[in-house]
Amino acid sequence: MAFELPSLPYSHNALASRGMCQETLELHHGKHHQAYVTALNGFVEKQTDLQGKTLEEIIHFVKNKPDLAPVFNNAGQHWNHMLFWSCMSPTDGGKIPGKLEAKLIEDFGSVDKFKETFKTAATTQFGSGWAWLIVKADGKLGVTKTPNGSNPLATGEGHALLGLDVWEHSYYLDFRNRRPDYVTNWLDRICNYQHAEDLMRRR
Ligand code: MN3
Repeated sequence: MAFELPSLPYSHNALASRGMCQETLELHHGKHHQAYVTALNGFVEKQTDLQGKTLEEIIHFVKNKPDLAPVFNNAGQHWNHMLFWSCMSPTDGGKIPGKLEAKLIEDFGSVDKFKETFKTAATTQFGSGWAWLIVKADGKLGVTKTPNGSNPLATGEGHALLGLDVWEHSYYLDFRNRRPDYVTNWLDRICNYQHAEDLMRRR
């Protein structure tokens, strides 16, 4: 079974009034994410040891193997973008539900402190990569960042609740080179914290 590009859970212009325009989503979902899926399927077609594995199994199988880095990056990017699309909401972007809010305050000191920590991770990731809110093995929330197509599943740092794409393709049309503004806007107006809380409750 080939991997498939999932549909966006909202229309391409659904986030336009919140700082992510239709062209950004059309290119990001229809071109960039599609390209990762196509490349991944190409690898799976050629390499029998990748066949019959789930996406998560492929990521674990190829991680830390330098000769399989292209497979890792494309599989990782497919996983990362599927989470990313669910981490955005055209209706409730920026609204933090009660249980998650209480947990953020417990583990970071305040919601502002969480946002500051997340923003630092997202803006100091040199070059392309991702910033994450995770649940760590000890049950506490944490913030981390990864380069390129890597993610907390591969690093084993924790279970991802939020993933923010900080590749330039995710913000250049809307914010040009101003990654910090993209991150602040995303946290305050786009981020689907309800989805993060749902993932947290399922842990
Ligand atoms: Mn991307």
